[in-house]
Amino acid sequence: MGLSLAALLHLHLWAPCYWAFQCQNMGHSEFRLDGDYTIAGLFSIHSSIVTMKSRPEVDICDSSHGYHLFQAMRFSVEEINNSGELLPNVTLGYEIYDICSESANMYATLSILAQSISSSSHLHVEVLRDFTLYQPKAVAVIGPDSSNLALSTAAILSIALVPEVSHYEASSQILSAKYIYPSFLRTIPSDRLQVEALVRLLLDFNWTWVAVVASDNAYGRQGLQTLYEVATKKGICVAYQGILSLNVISSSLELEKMVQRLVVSRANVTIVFSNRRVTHSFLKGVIQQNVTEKVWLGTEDWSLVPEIWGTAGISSIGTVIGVSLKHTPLPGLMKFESAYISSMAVDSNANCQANGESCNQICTQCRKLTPNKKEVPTTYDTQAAFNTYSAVHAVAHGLHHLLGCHTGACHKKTVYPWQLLEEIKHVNFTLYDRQVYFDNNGDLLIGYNIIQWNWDSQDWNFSIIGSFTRNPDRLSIDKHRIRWHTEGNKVPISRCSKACEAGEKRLQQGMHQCCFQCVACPSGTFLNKSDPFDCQPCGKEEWAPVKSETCSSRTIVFLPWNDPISWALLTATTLLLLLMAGTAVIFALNLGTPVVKSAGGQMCLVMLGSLACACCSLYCYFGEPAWLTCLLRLPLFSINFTLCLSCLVARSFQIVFIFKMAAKAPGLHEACRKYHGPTLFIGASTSLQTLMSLISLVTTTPVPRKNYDKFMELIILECSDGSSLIHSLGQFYCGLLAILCFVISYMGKDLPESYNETKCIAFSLLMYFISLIAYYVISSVYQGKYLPAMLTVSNFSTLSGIFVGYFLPKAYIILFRAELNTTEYFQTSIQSYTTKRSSD
Ligand SMILES: *[C@@H]1O[C@H](CO)[C@@H](O)[C@H](O)[C@H]1NC(C)=O
Ligand SMILES: *[C@@H]1O[C@H](CO)[C@@H](O)[C@H](O)[C@H]1NC(C)=O
Ligand SMILES: *[C@@H]1O[C@H](CO)[C@@H](O)[C@H](O)[C@H]1NC(C)=O
Ligand SMILES: *[C@@H]1O[C@H](CO)[C@@H](O)[C@H](O)[C@H]1NC(C)=O
Ligand SMILES: *[C@@H]1O[C@H](CO)[C@@H](O)[C@H](O)[C@H]1NC(C)=O
Ligand SMILES: *[C@@H]1O[C@H](CO)[C@@H](O)[C@H](O)[C@H]1NC(C)=O
Ligand SMILES: *[C@@H]1O[C@H](CO)[C@@H](O)[C@H](O)[C@H]1NC(C)=O
Ligand SMILES: CC(=O)N[C@H]1CO[C@H](CO)[C@@H](O)[C@@H]1O
Repeated sequence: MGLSLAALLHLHLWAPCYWAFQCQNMGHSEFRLDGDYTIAGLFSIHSSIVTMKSRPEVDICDSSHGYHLFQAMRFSVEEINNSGELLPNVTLGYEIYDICSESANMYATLSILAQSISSSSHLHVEVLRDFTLYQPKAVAVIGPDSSNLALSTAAILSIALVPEVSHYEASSQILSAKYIYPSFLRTIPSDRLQVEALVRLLLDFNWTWVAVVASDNAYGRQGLQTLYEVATKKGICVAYQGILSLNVISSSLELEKMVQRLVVSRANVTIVFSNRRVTHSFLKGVIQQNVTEKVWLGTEDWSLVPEIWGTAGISSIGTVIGVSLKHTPLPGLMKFESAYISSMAVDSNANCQANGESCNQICTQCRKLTPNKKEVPTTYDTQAAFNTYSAVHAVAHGLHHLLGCHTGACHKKTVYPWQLLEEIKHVNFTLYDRQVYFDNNGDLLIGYNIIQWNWDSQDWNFSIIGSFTRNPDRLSIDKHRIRWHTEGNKVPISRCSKACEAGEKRLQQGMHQCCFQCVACPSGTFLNKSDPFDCQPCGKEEWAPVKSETCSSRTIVFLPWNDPISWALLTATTLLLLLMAGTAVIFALNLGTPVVKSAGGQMCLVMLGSLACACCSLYCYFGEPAWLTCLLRLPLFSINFTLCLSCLVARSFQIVFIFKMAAKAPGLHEACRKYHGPTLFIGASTSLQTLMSLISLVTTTPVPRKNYDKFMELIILECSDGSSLIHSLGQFYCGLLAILCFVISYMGKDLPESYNETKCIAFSLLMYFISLIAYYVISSVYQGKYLPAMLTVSNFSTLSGIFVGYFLPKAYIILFRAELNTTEYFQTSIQSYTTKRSSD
């Protein structure tokens, strides 16, 4: 199906630049060159001012920038034609369109896509199912150099996969999306990268409280959005964001309000993500509002524009730092342009004199195309020109490969755009020291320069203060080269709240995470720098004091064998054991003597044995608690201690019973003897305690454990015991036996001296109770590693109390007061007792 567009468009394109393409249709030589393969170029040679119009008037506009790009394309094509290396014997042609408005751009794009049918002067765009064998007018397109226009062009050209290599300003991030714009490539990086560089710059100077203003077009809005997203992720807060309309003027109320809000936000750093015209108006407004000593960060679109630099009074606004593309000069272009100008000067007389100006085009409606002779390309122009130059070269290199020129001779065959696209994607060549190749998104892998504006000289001047390099992405800034226009050349600060001290978390205030109070992390928690808003708890085996940034391991403590206190206790315990053994030997040797007999005879040996066993349990409290020592230490003590106490009770009862009650109840006495009453009692009592100990062991088996609760900075190794009810019952039972013992012995306080144990037993039991109470008091206050030592001391005193109170006096009598250890003496003492009783 054929579609005739020209007639339709002629009707509707009463818009700026109409005349520009009118000229092209007349085939003027500057706009086209015939060749084997045609490359189309889309340039905004005449920029249009955005104003509403009711009449199709021609705007007086002046775009020397587009002119330089246009010449750069011509220059590169001719250079390639003349070079023997690139595309030998193949000529490139070009067809250049002036696209200073959306409609002119659309017209140009459709023209490129059209096929010329020889029999008719009309162009046709065929709407096909399959464009594989489709041959548009041009094999590739250079430009357009604006994101807005590139979006339409890229969308249309993607139909036939016509490669489109844009060269400047069309930096919008969305154009990197290859699923939407498969045939779009560009010789500049995406704005995404620019945002990356800007955010790194902010982070480098700790500017976390910033304002962003953007122009109301795809460039500004997309930039603002990306900047907001990336910056917020890095912990930078956007204190203020404003959109500047495209036709803003410096004295407007809108701008005045915006600048006021910007000042109120207190941000000292403002990023201006905007095209150069809007930026120019905006900064004029800033100057009018007397805003000073701020930092202004610029994007590549305006950071190298001399007109903005030259605005009156701009040096008062503070420091202007900008991102700019790396600059590679293109030496041949200037010569090419001047040669062109002089050739035009010769022609001009022959051509028309439109609007009273010298014009280089034959049609009367066109304005001058040659810039003023004085007009020297600025850095901005030459930089963009170089990108145009690389774009043409990228296409040429792709074609070179496609035609097989690298193998020796080029085969001039039919080239379909999609074939060329594949080749261009993979070109890799060097151009004036710059490596040109595209990444997967079709963006040039190239970094930025970071520049600062200088106001010292009269002329446009800037200095390069750093660079942003790719692969890997890295920003390096030479901080000494920056002149901050602040008092004392101090680095400006822009943050909402002062940084917290180490170990303090941020307590956010309001909706911005950059505004916060500092709160010290409590003990047991630390501030992980990866999350400055929360203190994290330390691990189980760790601790941290207040305001920490790390946790340290807790010290593991237990009562070691080699501690001085352990030494003392071990010595005392061993000494006691030896004394008991010695006493046992003495008792055994003097088993028949009255003292031993009155003390219980063989029962004494049992008591001494049980005391010794209980004493042995003390050894279990030293060293690192082990499974066996934990299991043994409590039952060993309590069973043996119960055995000892039971013996004591039985013995005391026996004596008191014999003296006081045997006469009154002889039957009972007889039964008692016959059925081994004391032995039964001792057995039963000990069994009861054993049973309780066993139950306690089974229900709450004591095991070695780490106690984390008592001290934050310590882990105490201990046995998990002493808490079960049945264990407490066992202790209570011991206490009961002790009291019983005391009561019985008290009953016998008036017995003959040789049998009177009251004082001794009272002493022993007093020791027992005192040490028991002392232990509980101390353990409720003190919880350290010496707690086992306290228990040892307590048990030791109990045992030594009984030993000293009960056995030592008897041993003393046996050894040193043999005269008291005779049957006669005992009988005398009994007799004097009976006499005394009967006399009462
Ligand atoms: C930014 O902050 C970090 C740590 O808070 C500090 O080490 C660095 O010196 C600061 N940089 C500047 C330029 O102030
Ligand atoms: C800026 O300063 C000038 C001269 O000092 C003054 O006339 C003008 O009113 C000031 N403008 C504002 C908005 O403060
Ligand atoms: C270019 O064409 C000339 C003449 O037609 C021929 O002699 C020469 O070999 C060709 N060069 C290449 C590289 O094809
Ligand atoms: C491009 O070529 C250069 C040198 O020839 C090489 O170092 C580089 O790796 C190439 N890049 C790619 C993407 O192929
Ligand atoms: C900028 O000014 C300095 C001296 O003030 C000078 O050396 C330098 O060449 C100037 N740079 C440009 C690009 O004009
Ligand atoms: C901006 O700079 C001024 C002057 O140096 C300073 O007092 C103020 O705190 C800064 N504002 C922020 C948000 O850091
Ligand atoms: C801090 O948090 C990060 C990420 O959550 C983690 O990888 C790191 O190990 C943490 N540091 C400490 C000391 O816990
Ligand atoms: C080799 C070749 O064909 N070179 C031509 C390239 O195009 C220019 C026109 O601008 C001719 O002058 C060259 O002869």
